[in-house]
Amino acid sequence: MLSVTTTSTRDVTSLDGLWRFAIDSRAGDEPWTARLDTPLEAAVPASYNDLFTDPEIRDHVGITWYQRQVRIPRGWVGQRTVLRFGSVTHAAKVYADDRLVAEHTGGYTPFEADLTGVVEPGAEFRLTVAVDNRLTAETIPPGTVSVGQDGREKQSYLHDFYNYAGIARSVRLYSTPPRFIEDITVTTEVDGSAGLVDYRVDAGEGAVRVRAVDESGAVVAEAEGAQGSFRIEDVELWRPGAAYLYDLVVELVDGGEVVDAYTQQFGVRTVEVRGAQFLINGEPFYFTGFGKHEDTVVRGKGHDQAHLVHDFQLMQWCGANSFRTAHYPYDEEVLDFADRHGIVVIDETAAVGLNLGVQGGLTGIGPQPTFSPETFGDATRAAHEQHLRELVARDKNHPSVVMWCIANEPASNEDGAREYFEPLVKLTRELDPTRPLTYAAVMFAHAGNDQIADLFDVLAINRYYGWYVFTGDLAAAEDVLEQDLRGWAQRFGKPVMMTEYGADTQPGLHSVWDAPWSEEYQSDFLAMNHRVFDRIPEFVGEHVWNFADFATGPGIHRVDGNKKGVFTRDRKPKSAAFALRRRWTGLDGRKPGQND
Ligand code: BDP
Repeated sequence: MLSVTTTSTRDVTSLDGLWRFAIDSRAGDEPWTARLDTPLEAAVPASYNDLFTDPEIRDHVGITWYQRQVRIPRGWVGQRTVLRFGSVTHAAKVYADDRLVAEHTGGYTPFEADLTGVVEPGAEFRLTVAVDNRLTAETIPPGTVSVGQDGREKQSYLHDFYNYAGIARSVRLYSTPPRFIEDITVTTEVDGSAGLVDYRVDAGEGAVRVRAVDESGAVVAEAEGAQGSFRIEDVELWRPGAAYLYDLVVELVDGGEVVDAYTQQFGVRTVEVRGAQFLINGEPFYFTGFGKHEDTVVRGKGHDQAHLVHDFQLMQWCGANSFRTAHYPYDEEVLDFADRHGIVVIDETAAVGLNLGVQGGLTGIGPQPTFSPETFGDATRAAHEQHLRELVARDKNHPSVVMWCIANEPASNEDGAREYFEPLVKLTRELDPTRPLTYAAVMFAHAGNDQIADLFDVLAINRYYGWYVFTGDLAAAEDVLEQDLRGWAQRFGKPVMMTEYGADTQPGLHSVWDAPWSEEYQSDFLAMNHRVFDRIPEFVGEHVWNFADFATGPGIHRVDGNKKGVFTRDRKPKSAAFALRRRWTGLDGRKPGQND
């Protein structure tokens, strides 16, 4: 799926701003696609939950309504007119006046409505979006809706981050010519000092020609045909920490005339897992960085350019070379930014919470099996499949994305996990044969009982020894952590990385002892983990949980959210941020202790 951009043949207008807003119980008696009778306005892009003071809105379960007037630019006569939502969490119905023009389920991937012939250029229409925040066994992430004693719907879910909802990413209207370039796929290999580029263009009738342009504006290769390949001699590789991007200028031509044009950026780089190594451009790469969230004060999960820039600054200040899009695909601009700045990304689906064992507390034995027709079965997997298709379609051309993480902490230790995951792994490899696959393993899954790790390329492990278990006992934690990680490495012989390790920390709390919640404990906890990582030859990376404190649902073990951030929610460093900076700075993708 192409991202939205202006080209010589395409125009874009933004529909971001303030939209009329109401929850369904307050939308009035009119059909809800009529003008919303409401005093409220919501910001787009933003989650709606924290915008208003009314608790009924914040905790609303069900549909909310967004509405605004839109005029199609009058110059777009004879063009296709498309409405594009970056994401609507978690499901949307879109109306142009009273007409349903799009429906989409999945809160973190884009979708479009073709308005050509529905509204004419120059005309105005009322754009209404019904936003549904409910999570069920048929959504990714999953959840359960029940009806409380007061007759109101209650939402529960199997992840700790708050279920923010709304129109959290930009909404845009764009034009294309009637015959247009639908999609572009670019894959790359390296042959000595040359880059080998394969491309495929899906387009309407016409001839396709492409040219690759380097950062100085020089044309370095040309090709013809909807599918083909070309060489770039003396190629500049896209490298972690040293991004280099080429433009692939694609033209759809008819009778010597350019019918449609689109510029797709790409980087030339390779990714490969060989033995227990993770290689980028043939060189071992060691991940340093974080699991993150899209989460900021007031905006919730709404995309914000200022926070984007600042978060990347702070990550780079720490010496982070990478991050994981925990626990859902992030805004496309985040990946564009990572592409331009050489930050490596593990791109994760929104499949978080496929684990009823978590409900059993720390025993890991759930009240029901996770994978069964009554719990997470074919309908869940179908939603997961659809989500994977949309994720790969959106993100396949980003050089920063080096691996797909297809689930966070599924019950990979339970029967049924293999039947559930095998088809998803097969599908993802078909959709993208070029990138390794992983999933982040929950603490109940270990080398002895995990049923799916052999299907994947990298062993990504989430562990909280010294926090949820062996709390305050870092010596015991060090021991069990080492045994656990060595178990995975020995059984599977694949690269191992830590995708989560962290300790909740109250900024300003200090202690001379091993006192959980203190800033010293967070640093000592990380240092203990690092000693173990450095002793394991198969170890290829460390992602601390979490980059910053974030909002969660209510719970007795959360005080104003999850406090495992190395930065506070307003991005102030805790002591651990300085400790990480000391460990990571200057590594440049090499494993600590192997600097020379
Ligand atoms: C892990 C989850 C993560 C949580 C973390 C925690 O993957 O989403 O935030 O635990 O408890 O199990 O902090």
